[in-house]
Amino acid sequence: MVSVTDLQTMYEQMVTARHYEERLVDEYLVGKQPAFDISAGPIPGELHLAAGHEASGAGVCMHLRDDDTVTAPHRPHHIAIAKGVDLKRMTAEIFGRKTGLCRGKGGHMHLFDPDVNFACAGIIAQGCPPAVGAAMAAKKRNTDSVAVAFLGEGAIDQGGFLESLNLAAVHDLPVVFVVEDNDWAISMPKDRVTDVQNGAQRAAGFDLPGVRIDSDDATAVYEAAGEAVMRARDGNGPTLIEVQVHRRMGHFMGDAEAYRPEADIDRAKQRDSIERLAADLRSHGVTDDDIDEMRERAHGRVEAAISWAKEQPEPEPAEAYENVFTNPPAQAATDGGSAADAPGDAGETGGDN
Ligand SMILES: Cc1ncc(C[n+]2csc(CCOP(=O)(O)OP(=O)(O)O)c2C)c(N)n1
Ligand SMILES: [Mg+2]
Repeated sequence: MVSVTDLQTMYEQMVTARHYEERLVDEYLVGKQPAFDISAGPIPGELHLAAGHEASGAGVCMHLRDDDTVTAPHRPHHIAIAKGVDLKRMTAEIFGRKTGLCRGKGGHMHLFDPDVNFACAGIIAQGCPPAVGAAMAAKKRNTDSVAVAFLGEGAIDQGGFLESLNLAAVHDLPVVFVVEDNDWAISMPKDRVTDVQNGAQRAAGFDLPGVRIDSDDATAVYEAAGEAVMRARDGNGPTLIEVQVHRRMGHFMGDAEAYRPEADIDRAKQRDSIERLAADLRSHGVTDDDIDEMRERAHGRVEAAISWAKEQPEPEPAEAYENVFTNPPAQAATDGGSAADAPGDAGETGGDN
């Protein structure tokens, strides 16, 4: 049974994630309008927001420790926040700053935080094989760490996912696969690409437990994930969980969603897992004042991270050639000065990588 303290922790994380994304919307739009120049402003490039997915990240990560591994897809913020990724350095990364998690080179889709074993990337289902690798490493080292791979329902036909399920099953690895089903893969509704409406059924093909949670109820996610993580930690192998979530915004910022029926957008907005959890808290005797205090704390944390990030220095142009696998173009090597001499830089890799 979930405790009130755990419900409160989840609530605060979910509010943090939602407010974080709402604030990123403001920051992202600076300088991009009126013609929507995706490369302009303080957050250049794509931005995929996960508003409506919060219950999944919070409910699962409540059971995880820093030494457990999480891999996330291109819509990662709610999961990163719940896993305990450093919010300031994550924000600096999103703003392309030097002190960002990846020195400002990865942006919002390529966050990597070794302190809490978190990584995400934009190729769908890409996180599954590394999560299986982390689980295999944990097993070989005789630790009780587990790994969790999050993916979208649009990725459940990917070979990388299906092969990962198979390898995890064959070796009884401590890994949990969490499918976030928001009904859409960019503009493609789920029923146009698969006849399997319950993605957790994929587990049966690998003789694994598969659980579907039909509503984005943080408590239901918490309970299902608790069982799956315990099963993995106890050496009893993998589980597949699918959680129904809702995409409250476009696929990415700037997506006009012309393909999406208004009624579907409205439905997504009405099913608010955060409001649902607030109601649960009240039914457990948590007062409105307590709830306000949690919201204020969450908002304060977000504002502090954004202000800090915006004060951080931009990387020097020559740093573009550090920690990469290819040599700088000849012209840049001459102009870039110290880049080719820096430790771990392209100069050390040599050859054509
Ligand atoms: C292997 C691969 N193919 C195609 C893409 C382009 N792409 C980016 S997001 C996306 C849809 C993902 O849908 P889903 O997995 O349901 O995640 P959601 O965006 O709904 O969270 C696609 C096809 C990609 N990133 N990787
Ligand atoms: Mg989807």
